[in-house]
Amino acid sequence: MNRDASIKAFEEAQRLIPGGVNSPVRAFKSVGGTPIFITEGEGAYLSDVDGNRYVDFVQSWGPLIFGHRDETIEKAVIEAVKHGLSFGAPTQAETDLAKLVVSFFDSIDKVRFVSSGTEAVMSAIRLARGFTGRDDIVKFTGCYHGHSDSLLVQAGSGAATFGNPSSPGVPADFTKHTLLATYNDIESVKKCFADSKDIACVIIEPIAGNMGLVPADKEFLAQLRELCDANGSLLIFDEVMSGFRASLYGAESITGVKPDILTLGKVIGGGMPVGAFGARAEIMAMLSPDGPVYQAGTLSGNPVAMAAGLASLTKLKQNAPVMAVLEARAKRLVEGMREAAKEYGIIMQTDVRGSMFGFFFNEKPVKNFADAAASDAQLFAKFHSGMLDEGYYFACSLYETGFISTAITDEMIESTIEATKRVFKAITNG
Ligand code: KE4
Repeated sequence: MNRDASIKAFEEAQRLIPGGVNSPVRAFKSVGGTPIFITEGEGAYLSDVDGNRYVDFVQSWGPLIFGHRDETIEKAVIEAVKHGLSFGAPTQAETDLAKLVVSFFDSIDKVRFVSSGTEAVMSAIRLARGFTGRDDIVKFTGCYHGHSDSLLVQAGSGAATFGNPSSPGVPADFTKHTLLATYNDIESVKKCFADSKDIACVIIEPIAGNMGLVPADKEFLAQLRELCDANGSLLIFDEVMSGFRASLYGAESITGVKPDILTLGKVIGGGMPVGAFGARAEIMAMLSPDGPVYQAGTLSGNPVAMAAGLASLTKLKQNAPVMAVLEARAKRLVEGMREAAKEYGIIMQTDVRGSMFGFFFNEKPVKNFADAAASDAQLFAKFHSGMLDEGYYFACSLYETGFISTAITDEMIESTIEATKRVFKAITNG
């Protein structure tokens, strides 16, 4: 497949933008090769500057559940643009989207919109600290919650639960209140509560999508809920990625465990920059201007973004059964991939939650980040590159999740499976 124009575009971009990209994962560092420069998306497809076309299983990392250029969303955005781009003043569209978002979740009474998932989580953490009057937070190795300082934390030395900065530029003081636990391991959380009597919140991706797709065990979430209640700490579900992707009604509807604060993003913006955090009224009452916890944003609740989100979520609400169709397609895809791999002696672990699918080249089930990190990264890179050459755009990291959009048909799923057979054959010289 010819990639000359992408190579040229990437060379120029690297002279002006760090790594040539505006978000690191896009640089293809973990899979090698040149990132594809996109000219447009249409339905299930992405087209690149060399005129190649790909079935898109990334969908901008989750937002585009209806595929590219969904006509309902596009019409709503064009209509909104005709009335102005931004006002920095309240609009009915914000109230309408807030009403719609709240209607999907038993756990929240109110919601505040921001412009990214990072902002939503950063604000949710501050809200939890303000509400409880405590400073410490617990997060899980392998969960990603955006790039705010106190969440860029890696495991400390030995059995220490307090983490260290995972990035230069984050002072150790900024992470000394962040404790790290192991996903699906309640004993590691109990140790955090033993090490700190000042825990404001535990934050988790209840359906983790940033170590690959690794859903939390229901029992583990229930025990997490009990621990938070017993210690007066808040439980934050970060569903920026899994929200409206794993289920229309949140992880709470799948697991029966309700969070105190919920963060959302991606799908709720329909492809435009929207993040959100919500909670029951007594918690949200702490937020400025009602309460003392400050949080703000010039483009928060931007009317064009609200129009895209409203169109996206309204369409989902009106077509709720589509989630089952997406899940069936995701299951068929990973089942077909697993069978294709097996023909060439390759063992895959796979999982699906709604329209989210994940796979690991790993002989053992993946329950946490250490398991995920033991997967065959080289094989993943070869698979990614082979599928790209076949015209299928998979996430460019084994620590990401794949998505099915309504634009991806059963026929496309079958052709993808056929392509994986050719790729596994080539990789193994089968
Ligand atoms: P953003 O700031 O990227 O909108 O959201 C941060 C975030 C928060 N919480 C969860 C669970 C998330 O998955 C994310 C962002 N997801 C990544 C994909 N792994 C965005 C892609 C990127 O970083 O470019």
